[in-house]
Amino acid sequence: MNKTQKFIVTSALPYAEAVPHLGNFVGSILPADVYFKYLKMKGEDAIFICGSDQHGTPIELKAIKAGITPDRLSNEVHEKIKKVMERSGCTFTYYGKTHSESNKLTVYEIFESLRKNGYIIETEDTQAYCSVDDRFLSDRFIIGTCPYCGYSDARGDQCENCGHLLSPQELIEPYCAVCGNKKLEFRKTKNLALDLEALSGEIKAFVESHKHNNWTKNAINKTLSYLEQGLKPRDITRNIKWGFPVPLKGFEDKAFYVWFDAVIGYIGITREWSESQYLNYWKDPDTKLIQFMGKDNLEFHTMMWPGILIGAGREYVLPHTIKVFEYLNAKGVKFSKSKGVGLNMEGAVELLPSDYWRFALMYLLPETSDTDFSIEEFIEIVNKVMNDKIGNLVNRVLTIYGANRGIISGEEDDAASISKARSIISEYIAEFDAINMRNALHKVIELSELGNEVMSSTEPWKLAKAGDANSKREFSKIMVSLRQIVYDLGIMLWPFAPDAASKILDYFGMDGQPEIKMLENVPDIDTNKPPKAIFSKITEKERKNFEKYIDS
Ligand code: B3M
Ligand code: ZN
Repeated sequence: MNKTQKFIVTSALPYAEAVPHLGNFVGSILPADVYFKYLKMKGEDAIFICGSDQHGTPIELKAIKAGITPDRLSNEVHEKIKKVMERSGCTFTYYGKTHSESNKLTVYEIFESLRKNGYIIETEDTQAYCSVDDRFLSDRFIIGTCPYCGYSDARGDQCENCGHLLSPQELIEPYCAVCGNKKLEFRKTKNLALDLEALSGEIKAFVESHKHNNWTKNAINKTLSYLEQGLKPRDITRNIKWGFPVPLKGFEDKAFYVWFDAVIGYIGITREWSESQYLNYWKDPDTKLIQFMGKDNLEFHTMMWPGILIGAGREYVLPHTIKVFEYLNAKGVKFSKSKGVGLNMEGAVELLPSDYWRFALMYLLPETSDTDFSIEEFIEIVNKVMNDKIGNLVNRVLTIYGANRGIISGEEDDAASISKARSIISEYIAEFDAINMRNALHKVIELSELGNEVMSSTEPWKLAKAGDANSKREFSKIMVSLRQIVYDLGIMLWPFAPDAASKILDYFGMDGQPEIKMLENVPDIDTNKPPKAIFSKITEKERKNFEKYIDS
């Protein structure tokens, strides 16, 4: 039987609390989407799965404050995120959510297997309890004064002001964030934990055997150092109401911890997409599961998630590649909603078409260290790289080609520039295959630089005017090469800037998703279509619209 290699590409699931800002977007969804588009261009059997992470204390707290149910709040935010991700050019196979029947079923099946296999143990702890609300309070539901800096709004898990990690018992004059009750009790309570200690040998073996599959260095190093320190059992249930209720006698009043059903959500969301197809992907041992995430999500993906999968023994595939990104920090720009208006993806696509953000953010992709994002740098990338290097080249080639169509004859090209172009293309493919998307983008830029160099060193417009047979032949060769370069740029840009790519490919009579194998055979240019701008510079007027996001 002829079996094709399958791919599941995932991005960390954004919390259904707020629309992702630029840093969240570039930290996992965008690179996952870019890689997925590349796989599709290669003709791979790939699916791209993502969705909204609906559970968790912050969402519950926000809903209580807004006077609505967390279910409603998270569904409303989910719809918003879904819409804005589509506007950002993301083409998920399915964008689902974690609070779904499919996910619940999957969580229960996996939990049951883990329990049968002996990996679920009971733990006992003391936890704050509010008798007014008649509920246990998770650390974030407790507010008080920080013992380190005196900040009066510190939460039970961390002080936002000085950054110190806290435990609720350390807070001075703690009170319930829901009702303000100052008389908190601390009560003993039981929970269920995943016995990561018992699974640690197998988790270690998994990391050792998979880490060379293009994992990022930070993913490998941090995981190995965690493993060296030794893994401990980790609670997977909480004394909370918002979440999937725990289906076990004695624990029915508790819900699963958000991270437990969030990672399982990758499977649950695929199941929500297609009950009949999800196992074809998740249970084919050859499927490559490629997972993208920000660095704060690392330990859940490299240890807890494989621990769940191995412990359950249900033969779901384990992650093949784990790509962990650093942070894109706002420099002189507001990102975060909590401090007033922030530049989230909703605002971004209002300002400029999504291609501009996709390209510039991938240009800045924080692969090996935290990277700054500033408006100045963004404008520089748009104006000097996208517009000047790529857009202008395409425009000039189309214009000169159209004006001198009669002198362009045959397929003879300029061998030297074509061979340079070919090697850039194979480097582009190699970078993408190694999941180095930023390097792949730099190959696109390199190809445009080659085109610009050919243009300025040969000055084809002068050759066209010269009139002698030799010049004409030379002109034709150069234009055939430049036509090839422009066409290749159209294809290679696709994962990064699909709208710009479509505009270019339209001149070659193509629409829809291009394929990698089309890179070689260049169709002719339709010179009846007048050349239009592929990208435009950001004008002073447009720049003004950015001002509300500038940090003052
Ligand atoms: N929602 C954390 C985050 O958005 C979390 C990711 C879940 S991935 C399974 O940073
Ligand atoms: Zn209370």
